[in-house]
Amino acid sequence: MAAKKPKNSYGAESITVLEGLEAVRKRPGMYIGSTGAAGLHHMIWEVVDNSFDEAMAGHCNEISITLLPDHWISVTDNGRGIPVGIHPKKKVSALELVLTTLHAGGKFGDGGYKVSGGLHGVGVSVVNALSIEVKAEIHREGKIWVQEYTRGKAKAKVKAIGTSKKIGTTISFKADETIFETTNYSWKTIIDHLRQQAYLNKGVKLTIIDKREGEEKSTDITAKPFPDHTYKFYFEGGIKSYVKHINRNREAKHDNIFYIEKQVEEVHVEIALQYTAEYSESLHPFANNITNPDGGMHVQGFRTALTRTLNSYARNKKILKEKDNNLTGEDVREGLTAIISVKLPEPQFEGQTKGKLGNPEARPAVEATFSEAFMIYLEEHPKDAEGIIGKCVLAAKARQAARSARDAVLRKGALEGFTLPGKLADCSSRKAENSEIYIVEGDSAGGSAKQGRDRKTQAILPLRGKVLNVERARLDRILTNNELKSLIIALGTNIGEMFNIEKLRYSKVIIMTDADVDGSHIRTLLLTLFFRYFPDLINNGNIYIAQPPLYSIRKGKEMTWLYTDKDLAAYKKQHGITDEEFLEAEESENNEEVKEKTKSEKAKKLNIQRYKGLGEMNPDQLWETTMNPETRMMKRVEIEDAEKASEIFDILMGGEVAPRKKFIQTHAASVKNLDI
Ligand code: 0RA
Repeated sequence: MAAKKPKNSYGAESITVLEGLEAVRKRPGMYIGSTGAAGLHHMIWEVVDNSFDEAMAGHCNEISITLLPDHWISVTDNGRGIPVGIHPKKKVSALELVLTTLHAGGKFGDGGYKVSGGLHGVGVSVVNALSIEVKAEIHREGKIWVQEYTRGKAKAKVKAIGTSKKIGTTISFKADETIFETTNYSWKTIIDHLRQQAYLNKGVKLTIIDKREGEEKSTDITAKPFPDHTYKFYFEGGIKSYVKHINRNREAKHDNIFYIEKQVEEVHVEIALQYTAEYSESLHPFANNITNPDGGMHVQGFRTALTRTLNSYARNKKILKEKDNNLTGEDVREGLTAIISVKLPEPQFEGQTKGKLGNPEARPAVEATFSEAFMIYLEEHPKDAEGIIGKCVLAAKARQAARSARDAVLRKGALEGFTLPGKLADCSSRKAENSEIYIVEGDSAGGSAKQGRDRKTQAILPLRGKVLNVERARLDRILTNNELKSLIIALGTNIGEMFNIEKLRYSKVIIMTDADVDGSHIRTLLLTLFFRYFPDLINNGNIYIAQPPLYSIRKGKEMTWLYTDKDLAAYKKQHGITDEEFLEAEESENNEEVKEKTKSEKAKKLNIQRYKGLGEMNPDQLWETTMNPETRMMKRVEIEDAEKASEIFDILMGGEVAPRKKFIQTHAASVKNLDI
């Protein structure tokens, strides 16, 4: 137990310190982003970032993160150890200052700057404030030092509890469950984040160990495939390995991945890239290990240098002739996978979501470093250069050939809904906020939907057959595909550089396909189209998936619709129906030859129908179960993790067959109701 201090033994400064951490507990969201699962995980990132800082300063190469029973997290590094000496001005140990003072983290030490930093770079004191308990254990100067805290306040002074030959820091914490909505950690979230951090901090050995009890673990199904519950990440190649990882399911256009690392005054620049046969670009910018989805100064410098260097090389080598146009920014981006990672003393993140790097010094640092190194790489690796320029020239040619065709379609306004497609049954409302469009598979379901709908607000667009796979086609081919053209005209937004979300004619775009393999294929193709060409509609929450029922059950006069197998199980349980009785009833419905008398009494009263396709429902049923806004269920499509989604689209829709085969083999066991 700590000895109670007299009330006035804290100086004025210390009192504001205490208020500081009180503020963190009062408004945790302001410091940690949220009190939901994301905020909870930020607690880990914040602690781990401190160890990465120590690694970046060159003093640490091993970090381990352990998930312990009872929601404890422990982070250990082999750095110098947080100093435990008494701070001359503040009269408390440096350790206590770091753990209990807001923003104290980078204020002292050897003048090295803090390069990493969590979302808010708030420091470990915030983690302390938001934890019911924290324990710091420091190995330093031959001793083991410990100090414990509760809700951000030290329980006692730091004290030595033994001797040690090692050096390093362990911070263990238990998040305060009165502050966080959940204190359950997701193994997958932790692994995904730390894998990325391991790529961004080359040479650091990361170990992640799951020592939680069975119950906590079992809620986390992604933990199951790893029986030893330990993951190790160590990438000697850093972001070069990252590029290799991203491209593992893609066809590379050259063998050697480009890589450069250079310190330009205060800016540390690291770039890796490789071209693939893809049509889209996969660019991942980071500043101080934080992702910048909206780009910024480093990306601008990179883009300028990339276009200039490739043009200059191609002209020098006479690959581009005098009469040829320069390669455009668009040409050199096609199929590019690149990581740009800068580390700088005071990163400024701009924009509404802080997703953009604002530091002007990052631009020339990246531009100069990259153009020089990339030109040398091209000169020294002529085969790789050939692969890269080949891809860019191909992109340029295809684009030029397509451009006239595309311009004709795009610019003439042919896609802008002056002439709505014939098969669209439009709604009478002209207000997007009241209007929705059902994209329906096949003419027969389309017919039912047209009859069943609310004409005022619901438009129906039937699609015939398979939709073009946009993952393997450029925009010009999309524009010659009649099914997709009809869809784009109906939406009203246009596409590509002419896309305008203001012109969207319906606030809800609802994909309605059968609950079978063909239906899910068509749904995936449509989602690929929206993901690649209309991401704003997904982000804006306009895209939905209709949920038609799987079964109808009539029991006497009572009619029930069941939408999932879970619904069905619940229904059977509630009405005391056995699996045999259910099967019997279902079979007799679908098989004329089963005689009435062979049925059990219970099965006779049950009228069960399994819906395979939308076409099996009459218009009234379709309205009642799937389209009536008062009662229907729909799934809103979200991009939870754009990179993961993009990867799955790559595998399932891209040109490479091997990864698709592997994916299907791996996941086949988890696919239920494979309806062939
Ligand atoms: C400031 C100074 C020194 C080490 C650290 C901070 C430090 C902080 C953390 C946080 C997690 N792990 C850490 N490891 C080290 C060292 C000053 C010196 O020894 O000269």
